[in-house]
Order: sequence, then C-alpha cells, then structure tokens
Amino acid sequence: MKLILGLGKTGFSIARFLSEQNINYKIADSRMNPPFLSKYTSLLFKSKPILGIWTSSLLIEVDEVFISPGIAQSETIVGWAMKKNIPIVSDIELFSRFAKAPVIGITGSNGKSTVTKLLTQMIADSGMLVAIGGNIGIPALDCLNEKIEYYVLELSSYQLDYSYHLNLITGVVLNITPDHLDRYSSFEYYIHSKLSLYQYCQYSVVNLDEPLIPKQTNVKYFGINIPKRANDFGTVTCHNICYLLKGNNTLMSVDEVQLIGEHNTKNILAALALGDQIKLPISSMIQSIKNFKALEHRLEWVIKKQNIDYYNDSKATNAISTIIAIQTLMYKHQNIVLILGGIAKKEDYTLLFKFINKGITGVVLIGQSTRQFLQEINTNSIIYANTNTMQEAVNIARSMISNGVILLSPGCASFDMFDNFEHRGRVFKDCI
Ligand code: UMA
Ligand code: ADP
Repeated sequence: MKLILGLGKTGFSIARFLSEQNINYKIADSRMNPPFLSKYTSLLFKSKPILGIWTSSLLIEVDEVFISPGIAQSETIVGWAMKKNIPIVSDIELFSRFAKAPVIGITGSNGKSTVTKLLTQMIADSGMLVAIGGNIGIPALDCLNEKIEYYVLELSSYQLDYSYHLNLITGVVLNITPDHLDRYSSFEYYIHSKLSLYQYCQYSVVNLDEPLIPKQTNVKYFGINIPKRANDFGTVTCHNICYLLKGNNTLMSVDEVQLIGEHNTKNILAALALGDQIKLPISSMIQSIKNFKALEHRLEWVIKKQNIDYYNDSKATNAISTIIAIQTLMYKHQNIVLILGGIAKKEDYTLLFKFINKGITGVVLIGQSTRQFLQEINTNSIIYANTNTMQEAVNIARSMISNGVILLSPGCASFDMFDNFEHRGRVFKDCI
C-alpha cells in the first residue's frame, strides 16, 4: 500500500496516476479542506482522503510514501517513516520510473521557469513533440504520454530532495543564492540539494560565472565572456553591443532579444547550451529566442501611462531577484519607485538595501515585512510604508514621480496579502 502525503496539485496527480495503474494507495492531508479536495472527491475517490492531524497509524501497511514538495522534512510523519525505513519518494522519482523519452532537468534559485519555457519552445520549434512540467505548475506525472519525444522539467530543491534515480539526458543548475532557508537548516544543505541534480545528468550544462557550482568535466559551459572552448556558449561586447557566441562564432546580438537584462542573457545562454546538448539546430534556436517574450510576472513590462512605465516582477520572491530587477531597469531609467515587501524570507537583505540606497527614487513597503524593512532601510529615498492594499501602494508610488518606472518586485513571498505570486501580479496590473 502506498501513502500519498498532500492533496494539492502533486498529491492529486499521484492519486490519479496510481489509480490508472491499479496500485492501492491512501491519501492524507493535514488540513481539513485542502485545495484539491473537491476535484478529488468528484473525480477519483478511489480511496477516501484522510484529513486532519497526521498520526503514525497512517504508516500502517505502507511500503512507500509519496510526498508533496510543500511538506517540510521536519514534519514528524517524515521522521516516523524514516525510522521505519519506508522509502519517501517525490512525484518526479515516480515519473522517471515511467518516462520513456529523454528528460531534461532545470533547477536553480532564479530563472528556472524562463529557461524551462524557452527550451521547451526551442524543442517545439525544431519540430519535436515536447512536454513541460514540474515546479512550473504542471505536475510531471500529468505530462506522461507515449508520443512525447522530450520532457523538460523545472525542478525545485524540494522535488530533488526525495529523488534518487532520475535519468536526465542533460540538465543545469542555473545559479545558487539563498532561498527557502526556512526549510533547510543551513545554506549548505540547500546548495547540496540543488547540486544533486548533476548526479543524474548524462551531459551537464554548467554556469561558469557561479562560484558555488563546481566546474566539471564532460560538460558544456555558459557564461558572460568569450568562451574558451568551441562548444561552449558566451558573449562578447563590441561598440556597446552584446553578442551571443558559440565558441568563436557570433550567433546574434542581444538587441534582437525581447527579454531584458544580463540575467536573461544568462538564461538564454543556458537554454542554448541545453538545446545544443540535444543537438537542436542553432538557426532554429536563434529564431525561438527572437520570438520569446518575458513570462508573465517576471520583469514583465505592463504599460506606459503618463510617462511612467509599469513593470510587474511579482515572481521576485527573494532579495537577489529584486536586486536584478533594479539593476536591469537602472540602465535605462533615472526614476524608479519600488513596491517591496510581503513575507520576508530567512535571508540577508543588506545587499538589496544597498541597491535601494544607490538607485531608487522611492520605496513603497507592503505586507508583513514592513516593520523589519523599515528598520533596516537607511536611505535618502522616500519611504512610504504600511499600505493596506495594492491599490494604495500603486497610488502612493504614482504620486512620487512624474516620469520613470513603477516596479513591483517584492523580494518576498505573497501569502500575507495574496493567494500566490500570480494573484499579486494580477492585482497590481488591475490597479494600474
Ligand atoms: N500539506 C499538508 N501538510 C503540510 C504541508 C502541506 O498537508 O505540512 C498539504 C497542503 O494542505 C496541500 C498540499 O499539501 O493540500 C500542497 O502540497 P504542496 O504545497 O506541495 O503544493 P502542490 O499544489 O502539490 O504544488 C507543488 C509545488 N508547491 C511547492 O513546492 C510548495 C508547486 O510549486 C508546483 O508547481 C506543483 O507542485 C507541481 O509540481 C510552487 C512553488 O511555490 C509554484 N514552488 C516553490 C518555488 O518555486 O519557490 C518551490
Ligand atoms: P524561477 O522559476 O526560478 O522562480 P523565473 O524565471 O520565474 O525563475 O524568475 C523569477 C524571478 O527571478 C523574476 O523576478 C526574474 O526576473 C528573476 N530572474 C530570472 N532569471 C534570473 C537569473 N538568471 N538570475 C537572477 N534572477 C533571475
């Protein structure tokens, strides 16, 4: 008998899959009204969900636990299962037992969704049937299909933690900066979790500019500089124009790309290197890059209204992604008002505050982190804090400048005021 923990997207997908395979399971959620309860009861209901506080009796007759990524390792049920030597497995591990086509894995602290989408588009544009899934919001098991020629999976550290035998044709750890430190007892554990992806890769793609990612053999490198080897990817800047390179060959100018910022140049190089590992034609990949637009909520340009450009970067849920948004926009704009805050991560925001001091006209603080940030920001920029709604935040931001940029890049999780980052971004856009 299998035990599924969590009745969200992942738990539901596992239950559906096990039902199809005629494998017996029970499913438990520690909340009384989990998100997928009604969908589950109306569609599957093979096994009545067990709701409420978890006890060790859940593990009776269980030979394998399938765990949702949102469940922390510190949960007592995890400890009980480990004590009883019951394997604890992610949905990704289960997926990899059944996937017949090659799988590409993408992880990192930031840029996963952008690279996952771009690479998927590159594969599709080269004429192959590709499925996208994982942390991007589509459970991997929902992608399984005999006709698929490639799977591209965005993988979170939580999903990697309970994976053991992934078989990846290629994969990348884009970057590693502090994130999710509420779930890991130290940054080292988080690094270890991210880097575990490489042990499953037949061919790896490695970011040369990331000090925390060890250099390896039998890999393709990418980075901001002229590549040393013919098959690696990099850049060169000539007369202020940045060009993408494969070895010594110029592929295209960054001016032809719709994504903005050096971080996106790195994302594009990563996607190119992954695509090259699976032998996609370079010309087709270049065309895909030219057509590719920023994903919603990732430094997404929304509108220009009365001399103000509005950017929605709601997916910026950690300090570094907000720093990068400011850095990117500072190139072109003198006046930036930043809407910042939410549930602060357990990370050091000092560097972010330095950037705010240097280049920001005004800051509007929202959410639970207001008091903490107010104490730590020591800047000449105007700070307006304690706004109750996004509408108020946008109105205040608007009153601070007559031209320039209003940027929502919260650097924090959204759950104090919104359902999720998508909800926060949509509300921001509605308020404009
Ligand atoms: N639950 C419990 N007890 C707990 C914790 C959770 O019972 O202690 C239950 C909840 O009541 C809920 C279920 O578990 O019913 C939710 O499971 P979940 O939080 O794992 O969420 P899913 O809906 O299964 O979505 C997960 C990912 N969520 C997380 O990692 C937190 C989604 O990533 C992912 O898209 C989806 O699987 C499909 O693979 C979201 C995310 O925020 C976008 N990811 C993090 C990030 O990107 O930073 C890692
Ligand atoms: P993820 O899926 O890892 O969260 P996204 O592509 O959704 O990554 O982007 C999340 C946030 O990180 C956005 O604010 C985006 O502008 C920023 N970002 C994207 N790529 C990078 C990168 N390579 N380095 C740092 N920040 C990035």
